[in-house]
Amino acid sequence: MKRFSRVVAPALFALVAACSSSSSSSGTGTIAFTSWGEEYIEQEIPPVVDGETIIVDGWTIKYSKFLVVLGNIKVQDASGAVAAEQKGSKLVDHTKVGRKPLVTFPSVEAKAWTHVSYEILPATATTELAGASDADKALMIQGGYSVYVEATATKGAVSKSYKWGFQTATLFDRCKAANVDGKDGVDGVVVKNGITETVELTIHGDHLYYDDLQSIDAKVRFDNIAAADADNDGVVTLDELAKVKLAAIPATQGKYGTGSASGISDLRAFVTALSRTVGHYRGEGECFASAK
Ligand SMILES: [Ca+2]
Repeated sequence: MKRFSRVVAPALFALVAACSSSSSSSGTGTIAFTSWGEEYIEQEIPPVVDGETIIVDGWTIKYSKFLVVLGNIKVQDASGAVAAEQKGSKLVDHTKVGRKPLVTFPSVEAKAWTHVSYEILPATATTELAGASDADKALMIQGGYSVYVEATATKGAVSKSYKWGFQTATLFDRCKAANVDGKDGVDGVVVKNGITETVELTIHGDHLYYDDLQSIDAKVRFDNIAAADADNDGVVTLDELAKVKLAAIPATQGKYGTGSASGISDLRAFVTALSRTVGHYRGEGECFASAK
């Protein structure tokens, strides 16, 4: 559950079929894009898993809704030739169990397509649904949201709930699978003749609580967010987060470094920036995330 993130969206299908049979002796295959929120979003984020610390200050976080609009998936080769492109988006509720299909591109020339990108973007009237409801879609459109979560965090007898919507539009570009067993991860996707290659755009639910925007040493923590509940009504609003200046958080409670990002001085802006980091690629793989 690393940095960056990426997005997917299904919808209106791919437009560009690969240059098919006449130009290639290597045949064609299919790319099926899916999205999954892993156990962290489907079940909960515990403070410790198998002896490994996940949330450093002992909270447990459970989502009741984790809506993400994924779309505009594009598959290209190194020269920029486009194998497949989705024009549209899909709204996924990642608390619903299982991998959700986003879009499938048939008849893609069998070869290495090294440049895969997608977007997480605000919902529109044409956004399709995957595990999400019409009411969810209405909420997303009304708020202009690309990402929306409802969750409850607990530690001992203390419980904090929150409903946060984010209007960020983010391009996840040049996605690359994670390095495994010392072997470099594959850029994009390799299509093989007659085979359907499934590519999962993985959503990491723990990234909203990182204490640094760019450091690989960022920790997942919740004490500062819980403490932002100024009226102590058990609900942490984005407006309450906006009243917490990062500079006022003691270093022992997290660095809250913003790296090269500018204009981020409070917890609301910080969490909003983190909403751009939920998208990943094929599990732990990453993309270059940038504002659109
Ligand atoms: Ca409150």
